[in-house]
Amino acid sequence: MANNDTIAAVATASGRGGIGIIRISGTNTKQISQQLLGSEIPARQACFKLFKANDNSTIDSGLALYFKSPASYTGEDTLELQGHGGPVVLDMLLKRVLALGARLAEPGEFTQRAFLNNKLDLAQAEAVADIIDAGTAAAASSAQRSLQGAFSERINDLQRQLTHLRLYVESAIDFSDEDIDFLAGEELQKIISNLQQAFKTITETAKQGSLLRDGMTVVLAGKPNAGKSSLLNALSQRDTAIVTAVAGTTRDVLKEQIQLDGMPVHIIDTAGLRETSDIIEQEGVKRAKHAISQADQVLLVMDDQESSADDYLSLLNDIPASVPVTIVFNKVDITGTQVGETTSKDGRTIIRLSAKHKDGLNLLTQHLKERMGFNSEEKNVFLARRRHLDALTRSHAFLNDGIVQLLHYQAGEMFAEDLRLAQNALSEITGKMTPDDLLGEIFSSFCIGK
Ligand SMILES: Nc1nc2c(ncn2[C@@H]2O[C@H](COP(=O)(O)OP(=O)(O)OP(=O)(O)O)[C@@H](O)[C@H]2O)c(=O)[nH]1
Ligand SMILES: [Mg+2]
Repeated sequence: MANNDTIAAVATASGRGGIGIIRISGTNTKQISQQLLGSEIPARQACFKLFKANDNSTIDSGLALYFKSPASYTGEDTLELQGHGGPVVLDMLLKRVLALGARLAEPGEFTQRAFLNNKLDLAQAEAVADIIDAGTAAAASSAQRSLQGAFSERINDLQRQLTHLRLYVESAIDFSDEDIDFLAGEELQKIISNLQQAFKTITETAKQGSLLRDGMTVVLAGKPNAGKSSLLNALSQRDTAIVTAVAGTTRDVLKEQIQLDGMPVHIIDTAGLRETSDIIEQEGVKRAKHAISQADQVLLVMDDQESSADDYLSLLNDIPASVPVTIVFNKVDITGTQVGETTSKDGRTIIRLSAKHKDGLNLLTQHLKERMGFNSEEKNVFLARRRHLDALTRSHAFLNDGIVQLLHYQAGEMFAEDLRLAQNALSEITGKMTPDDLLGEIFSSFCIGK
């Protein structure tokens, strides 16, 4: 990608504010700066300046900050103009900058240039967007750790261990008369078991990080009138869903977000599952089934008055086997059953509670936390994305294949090839081997000016 052109954008959020910042990066920056400010300014020193129009009238005044390549965010010459935060004045200033030889930046283009100029790797670049998008304090501080390189360093460490394994095997094959000896040797076993352990811990931490970022989607499903909407309202502590004694009240899919230990949990209320001739309700049931198929976790809500412990079995037909299901018996305030948690014959967790009286809700939230596998004691979580987890999983699978090739078939070449593939998969995380279209997709989800 040719980076000879100069880009500019408003970097502050749109609307009115105390300060509005325009960022400029690229080869024309210095020349734009001279024409706009009337003189050259020193690097890395805030200078109070008038920002001048073509006819020498003043568009705005404020601080100008110049960074000389390569010591800048993008690695190129950059200029920041910190003027007044009004949409009109910023627009006038941006137009002037464009007229002086810049073009409008694409979303994420400043950070993309930083990545292409090796100022940060891809996982760090993604962390920049994740800090901006963070929905919770825990997500923001984990994203900050990723930006500081905590995640990338772990990936690079895995890469080094894989290289070490490859070199060890290659030299052992070269120098050993008895290949089998070294395959059974302690040294090789140790390298492999260290690698397995490293993959395990980094995947666990990345999982925690992706939970912090993306959270978990929990769908409330069950027969009409079981109390799904009441449970949504109780969990979200808001009167979101209409609750009535009429079976078939909810038709739309309703969403609320709550936080458990700083993790986002998306709770989805759905229409009660039943055969119906009402076309609106039919559509509701269709949407409910779709939501169920997309869930990370289903809470199957049953009315404790009319449900025997096995009653839910027929409802399970509407839930894909891959989606974990927890059974919630609601309305124990009516039946007098004890609030509590048990396990069903088929090994599912059963929670008894009263949504209406908010009794037993803590059991449910505790259970959800356990289901997410989130460890709030872990302070070193770095933010990760689903694509990172995918790459880690693929890489680990290649390593395991390679080990089988080596230990069972003594196939050194196949082993080396699998290790190469394992390393390539890891490189997708840090961006050394990431396809261009994926890069485009990642950066286009950034804000303009970042
Ligand atoms: N006593 C008691 N009543 C409850 C409880 N939970 C829900 N109800 C009542 O049960 C009725 C149905 O509750 P909803 O929350 O609308 O049930 P739903 O599963 O969303 O029903 P649909 O939207 O029709 O599928 C309402 O009259 C609620 O007040 C509970 O824990 N105890
Ligand atoms: Mg409802």
